[in-house]
This record gives sequence, structure tokens and C-alpha cells, in this order.
Amino acid sequence: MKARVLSGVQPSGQLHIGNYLGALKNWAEIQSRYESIFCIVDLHAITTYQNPAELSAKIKETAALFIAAGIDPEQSWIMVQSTVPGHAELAWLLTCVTPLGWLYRMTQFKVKAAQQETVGDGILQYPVLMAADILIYQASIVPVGEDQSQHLELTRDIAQRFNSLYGETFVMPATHLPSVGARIMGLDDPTQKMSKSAKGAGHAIALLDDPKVIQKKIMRATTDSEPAVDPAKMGAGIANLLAIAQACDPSITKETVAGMRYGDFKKLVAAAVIARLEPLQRRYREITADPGYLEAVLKRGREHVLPIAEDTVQKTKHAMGLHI
Ligand code: ATP
Ligand code: LTN
Repeated sequence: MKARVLSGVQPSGQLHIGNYLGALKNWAEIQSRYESIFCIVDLHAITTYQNPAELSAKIKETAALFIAAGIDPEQSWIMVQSTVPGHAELAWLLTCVTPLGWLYRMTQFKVKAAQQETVGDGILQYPVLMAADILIYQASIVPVGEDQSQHLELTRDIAQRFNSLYGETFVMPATHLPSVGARIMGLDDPTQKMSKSAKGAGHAIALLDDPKVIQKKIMRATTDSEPAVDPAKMGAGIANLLAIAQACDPSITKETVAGMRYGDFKKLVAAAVIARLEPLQRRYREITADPGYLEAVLKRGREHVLPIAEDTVQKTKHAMGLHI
């Protein structure tokens, strides 16, 4: 039997090149070796307010982007988190074995809580629901960007604690980071992670941005004031652009860009990104031209994962004595 892979993306905001290089591209590369489940985590998205009509459109857009980025629905399962009730049910069972201190320590919680006037409980519970997403499928591999490493550690801690309290129930999942592109930074501020929820027109390259827009954003990206690329002392902005270019086109390396003037270097980066996204955007347009196709893919994914999820929930409840 193939080992199982599970990962997810929130259908909030516009998916960007960080999501692609940190997650989707890696998923597409490893999918044939595993039984892969890719989840649109809409229950995570609503931990911050989402406009209902926009959210429902974003769920479909995200599914289409998974496929456009190379997830093959004939090979992998694509599903929407809220359509499988076991995720929320298991999250509650796991909540009951999770010490509050573990949740308060999460970096993402601290950052998101600081951005809001009223901090919803969902922001705190977020990583427990994520643990449920993973443990419900007994996934052994979770391909994510570096920002999720801490949540993965917490998932293992929760699984371990549950297993030691109630007996072996969950498989221990391993984190799988991409070799390049695990942490793409904002173009406007290379000290901040590129993020869907960050505001600012020049912050992120959206996967569906027009080539002209991509070019403009990269040409305006924040760099230091050196005249040319020096591989021995690259500032954060230049290092970030190089990571983006390398992940899009592996023939671009420190050596090939050494000595290039920043303007020329940025043109090279823009060309690599545009060339990488062009087939993805074309495929996205084809997929969205046929809404019936997407619905069928999501239905098939749900039907495949539902019994697996149900089985784990039953096993977990049984282990805790929740049966008569
Ligand atoms: P938000 O800002 O709304 O929290 P996000 O941009 O962080 O969203 P998610 O849906 O939370 O996006 O993340 C989906 C996947 O993309 C995760 O595997 C995450 O690690 C990865 N990812 C997100 N941002 C980056 C980034 N800047 N670089 C590399 N990977 C990233
Ligand atoms: N928290 C993740 C999204 C996510 C996820 C998951 C990733 C929710 N459930 C399960 C991997 C496995 C994020 O990227 N912000």
C-alpha cells in the first residue's frame, strides 16, 4: 500500500507564487509516489471573516488552481474540508487533549491575534483543526511551506499525547519541505513572508496575475542599493528574487546571475516567473470553462475520503470510551 500524503490551502485571498513554490509545485512533484489527498481548508479560512459569496467562489477557484498547478485528479484526491464532517468532529476530540499553553505558543496565533481587535477562538483552535485534517487520514507525509513547520510539530505532539493517553491510534506525520522556495518573502518587504492576507499591491505575485502586472511588481521589488548582484553578500530582497527565479527555472543559479545589474537581473526573474505561470494560467482558463468538471472532481474526492475519515473518527471515539 502507498503511504498517504495530506496537505491543504485556505481559500482566502488570492493564491500567490509563495503558495505555488512552497506547496502546490511540491505536491504535483510527489503525488505519483503516494496516495495523495489535497484539501481546500474552508473551515480554516473562516477563522477570519470571509464574505460568504466570495468564499464560495474562492473554494472553486482554489480547486481549479490545484489542477492548473499540476495536481492530477486521476491520480490524487481533491476535496473540500467542510464537506467531510469528521474533520470538525475529530478536532473537538483532539481539543480535549491539547493544553492551552501549546496553542498560545504558536507563532501564527501570536501574529494573527495581534492584527485583530477581537480575537476569535477559531484563531487559537486553528492548529488543532489542522492536526485533525492530517490525523484523520493517518497521513505519514505533509508537504508544506516552512511557515507550517511549527504546526506540524504541534500535530505530532497532539498525536503522541493522544496515543499515550488512549493507546496507539494515530500515525505520526512527517513534514516535507521543498528544497527551494520553502519561504518566499514579500516583494515590498523581504523581511515578511509573502502572504495572501497581507495588503499592498506590490506585496505578492498572484498566480493569476497578468504577465504585465508580474513584470511591474518584480521591477518595483524592494532591494538594497548595491548596483549589481554579488553572490557573496546578497541583501534579503535580491536573495528572495533569486530563490523565486531558481524555483521557477533551475538553470538560474547564483553563478549565472553574478555581476548582473539589478535592472537586468529583475528582467530575468520576471521572465522566469512569467514562463512558469503561463501554462498554469492557460490550464486554469480551460478548467473554469467547464464548471461541471470541477464539481465532479470534488465529488469524487469527497466520496473517496469519507470512509477513511469516518473510520478514524470511530476508532478515536472508541479509544476514548465514547461508545455504548
Ligand atoms: P494567509 O496569509 O491567509 O495565512 P498564506 O499565504 O500563508 O495565507 P495558506 O493557505 O495559509 O497561505 O498556505 C498554503 C500553503 O502555502 C502552505 O503549505 C504554506 O506553508 C505555503 N505558503 C504560504 N506562504 C508561503 C510562502 N511565502 N513561501 C512558501 N510557502 C508558503
Ligand atoms: N494551516 C495551513 C493550511 C492547512 C494545512 C492542513 C496544511 C490546514 N490544514 C493540513 C497541511 C495539512 C496553512 O498553510 N496555513
